[in-house]
Amino acid sequence: MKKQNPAFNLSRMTNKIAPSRRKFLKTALAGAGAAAAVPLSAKADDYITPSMTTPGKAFTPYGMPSGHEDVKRLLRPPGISPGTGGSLSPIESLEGMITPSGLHFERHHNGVPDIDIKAHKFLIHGLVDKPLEFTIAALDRYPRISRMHFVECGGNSAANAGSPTPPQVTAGGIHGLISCSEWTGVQLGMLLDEAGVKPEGKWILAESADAAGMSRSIPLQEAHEQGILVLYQNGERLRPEQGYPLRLLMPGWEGNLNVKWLHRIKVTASPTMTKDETSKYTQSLKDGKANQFNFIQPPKSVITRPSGMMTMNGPGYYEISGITWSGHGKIAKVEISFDGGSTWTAAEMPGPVFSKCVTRFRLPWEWDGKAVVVQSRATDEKGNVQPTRAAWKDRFSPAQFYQYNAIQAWQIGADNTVKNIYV
Ligand SMILES: Nc1nc2c(c(=O)[nH]1)N[C@H]1C(S)=C(S)[C@@H](COP(=O)(O)O)O[C@H]1N2
Ligand SMILES: [Mo]
Repeated sequence: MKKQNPAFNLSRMTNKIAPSRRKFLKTALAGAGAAAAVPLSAKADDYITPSMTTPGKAFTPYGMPSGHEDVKRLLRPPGISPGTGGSLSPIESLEGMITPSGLHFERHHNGVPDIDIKAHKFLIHGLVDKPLEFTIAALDRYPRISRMHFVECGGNSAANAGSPTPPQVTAGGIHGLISCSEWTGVQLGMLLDEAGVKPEGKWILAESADAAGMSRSIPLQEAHEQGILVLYQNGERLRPEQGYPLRLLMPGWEGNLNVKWLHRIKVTASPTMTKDETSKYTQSLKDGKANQFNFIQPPKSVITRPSGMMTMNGPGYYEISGITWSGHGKIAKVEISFDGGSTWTAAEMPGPVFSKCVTRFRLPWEWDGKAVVVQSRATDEKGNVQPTRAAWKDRFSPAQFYQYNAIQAWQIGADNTVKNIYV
């Protein structure tokens, strides 16, 4: 038998070239398009930089992004008070599936409260055998679970729903009310069982400790099965903006139901009909009626690279990349169209695909430099498909903007511009 060199085996094992890499090599190396790298312009010794000959900086207690980076949340003008409104995640500048905690979008109805973790109390009461009061220290003694899930505001992408002409802003400016984290906490069902829900208890009311008095009704069964009382975000305590020290997470449900700064859960016989589920977060239909309790965020995808306000680098190889998610479960496929939606090509989803979680998609593409419209369309594991803008608009009153999930189209011009376009 021929002796095999282990190093050779290793390189064989790790050298499986995905279709995207194969296409890149073919395009770039054939010199067909513009390769990203350029040949050495001097001897390797001439590339020695001061950073290679000067000792580096000292340790820091809490790391920050490089000073050469300037990626920030996009702040919207505040509403009726300084803390009313939202800030958007710069999704066009981010990679992978997890949103850095400091760039998680924010949606506050009355600002970020300053809550002392040692003083905070969380109550379970109402139709229960044993009303309970918890400190965070008490909650910390329960078994925990960690899950990766997105949070998306019901008002995300509303700019495309409402504006008669496509707004010319970044992908984050339109769709940045989406973020994805690893959340760690205690299963709500366990605590409801400890309190002992009475047979008449069919709903819960979840209410916050902020000055907005955010409160939402959730059917007991779903709250029991799916609810997580979140204590940690991406490995550290929740950020104040995300509900420190305690938030309710209903994975895949409309952002608004994920009550931050959670103060109490009351078990009720029927929905409480709070302001946030009557005057807001309903869907206005064509006949003047409104659908209430539209809990689950429908499937969506957005190409973030290239996307609105970006400038192309002339013809050649590009990796089309973006994010996709569905409140119904896993994403089954993402397809890309380059011809106004007549034909579609499946994108790759090379990373992990988790349920109710942001998934990254990628597709190698060789741009010929001519004007083209690029669109992405997500399908989830339950068979829900992203609609066209026209199909979505047709279902609702012209005033409706919540849970807008129509296909996003980007117009790439021969002048290298990338613009938002309705097709
Ligand atoms: N207490 C409280 N919880 C809240 C809100 C709020 O204003 N106060 N906003 C809700 C809305 S509308 C959304 S979209 C999400 C936003 O979560 P984030 O700010 O962590 O991104 O929180 C929800 N929970
Ligand atoms: Mo929201």
